[in-house]
Amino acid sequence: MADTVNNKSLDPRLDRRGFLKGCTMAAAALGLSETMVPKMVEAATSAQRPPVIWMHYQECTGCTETLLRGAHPDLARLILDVISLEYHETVMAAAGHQVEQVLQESMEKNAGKYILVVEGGIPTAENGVYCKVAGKTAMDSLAEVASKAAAIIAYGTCATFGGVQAASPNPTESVGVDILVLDKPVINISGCPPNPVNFLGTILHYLTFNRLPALDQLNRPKFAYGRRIHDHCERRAHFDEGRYVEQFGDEYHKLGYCLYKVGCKGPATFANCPVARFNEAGVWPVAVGHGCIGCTEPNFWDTMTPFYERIPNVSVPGAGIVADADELGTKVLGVTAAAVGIHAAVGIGKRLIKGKSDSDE
Ligand code: FSX
Ligand code: SF4
Ligand code: F3S
Repeated sequence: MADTVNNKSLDPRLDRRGFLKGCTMAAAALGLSETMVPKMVEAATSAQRPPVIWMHYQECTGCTETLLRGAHPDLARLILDVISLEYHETVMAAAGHQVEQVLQESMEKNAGKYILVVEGGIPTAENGVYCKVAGKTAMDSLAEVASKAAAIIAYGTCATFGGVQAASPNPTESVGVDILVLDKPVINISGCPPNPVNFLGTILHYLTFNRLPALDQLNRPKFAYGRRIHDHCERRAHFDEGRYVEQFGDEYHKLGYCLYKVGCKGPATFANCPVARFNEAGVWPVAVGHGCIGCTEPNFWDTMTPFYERIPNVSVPGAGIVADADELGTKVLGVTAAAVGIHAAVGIGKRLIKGKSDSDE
């Protein structure tokens, strides 16, 4: 199965140049110096490709599309070369009973050794009847496949925090993997969709150092989610100087000013998008003129909306009264604030208090 997936659905394997390019990107995402790249290439080209079983539940499959069919073919090929993809419903040629058999055989053959990647939320209402694959509920399927996994990567905001189907009123009571699986390491790579570089970085970290990367309180790798979007945004100088887009398409928008007033949630969002960027063109939402909508944060469909209104009750720099940091955190992050100890909000509050713009009304 691995070879079928690896060799036939995409172009032939990467040459050394492609490996170097991909490993250099992953090293940059991991915050490692270029001197580590040869070690990472060695780990990536070794025979010890970890077996991966990849399951899909409640989701749009954008996570896989971004990862395997994205506009960055080298990255997709490198990922498929580094792992041994045993089972993946989206890219497998087979279907029906045949793939069920593949799954069972792969679980047996690789018991205790495989990495389980989960895409999608898991509905728990009414014993999970709202998502069934091959006659099994997602809850039962996850319990079965997780029981023999070495570790689990919850890939995308649906698998990490429930995602769009968990938006209020969450009719199917959808949850993320780590609510249901308590006896295995679960690494959350959030984002809707997440950045494939962060998936690659996590796997290469594991292969190179023989351990998983350090995680934050939400089980996300710190190398990718340790800093706020706002802290490394290329429009940050405009924010600090009080130069804002007032509405989409205005002259300030054309000049590339800060998108805070048109709803950017970068000050409350933890992710490496401005550095890792997406696709070969090297873009990310803010670079192309759209504010961050906070897609890496729990419950962002509820806590970060309305997407085109600025973070509530927060003044831009220099306007005098700025919400207290704790109060701000509660308002901005809602449920998230409690979960992460409001570590985001403290920074925002301090920064705004120090700001010196007079542009806010
Ligand atoms: Fe969710 Fe992924 Fe958003 Fe879509 O599988 S994180 S809806 S990009 O596809 O799960
Ligand atoms: Fe960048 Fe958004 Fe922060 Fe403005 S508010 S500096 S656009 S992250
Ligand atoms: Fe998501 Fe914001 Fe990055 S919307 S893709 S976390 S810029």
